[in-house]
Amino acid sequence: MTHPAEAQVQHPVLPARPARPIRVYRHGLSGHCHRVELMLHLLDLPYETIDIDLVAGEHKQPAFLTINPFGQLPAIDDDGLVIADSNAILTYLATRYDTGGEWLPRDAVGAAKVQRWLSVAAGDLAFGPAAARIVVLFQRPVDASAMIERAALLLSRTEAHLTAPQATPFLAGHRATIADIACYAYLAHAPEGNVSLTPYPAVRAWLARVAALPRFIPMASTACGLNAA
Ligand SMILES: N[C@@H](CCC(=O)N[C@@H](CS)C(=O)NCC(=O)O)C(=O)O
Repeated sequence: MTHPAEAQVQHPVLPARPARPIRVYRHGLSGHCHRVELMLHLLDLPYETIDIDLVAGEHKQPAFLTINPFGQLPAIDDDGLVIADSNAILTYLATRYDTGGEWLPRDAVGAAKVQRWLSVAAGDLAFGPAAARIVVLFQRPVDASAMIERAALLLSRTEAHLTAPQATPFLAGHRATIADIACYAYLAHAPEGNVSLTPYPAVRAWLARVAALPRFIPMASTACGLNAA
């Protein structure tokens, strides 16, 4: 059966506020989850969180697999409409609730520029700085050097993007978009995975611009990696 929100094109008069708080299945140290909570906060949407214990493997139990068969956080439930995958959720929230199209431009070029960074977030970001941080945070017995190398390459490419002659203050333009929200947490917290941000001043300035957005909320920091005393 089609959920009402899926029929948005036929019914453009859907209210731009959720009928009830959006349920967010999350873990407090997950950057994938943080990007969803950050977006909800930036859009000033009501939400409630349901903590899923990643360490105990709750995300692989039947109860959670009915919510996301991929067994991954985050997922949301918006009045019965369940959506998994952080970038899919960002796209949904921006399309459904940001009727002005500021967070996800509706024009072809603007949308493509955002998608370019959502792909980075699902690729090099996830397998670089995010993966290196997981190794430290959860004390995984694996060699993180390839992840750290990948993170450094991503950071130098992002630095080049932000300092190019046509550079804009945010990743996909002059205003913050879901591209910035998707990339923020794992770059800001890269030091926790032994990835230094010191050589990347433009990246640090961009992180500061994101953190200065009205209604910004941070992800909890840990004293891990380069942050260890
Ligand atoms: N593509 C997914 C990846 C999410 C993801 O990797 N989530 C982690 C928590 S940060 C997870 O659930 N890992 C458990 C697993 O992959 O088995 C998304 O963007 O939501």
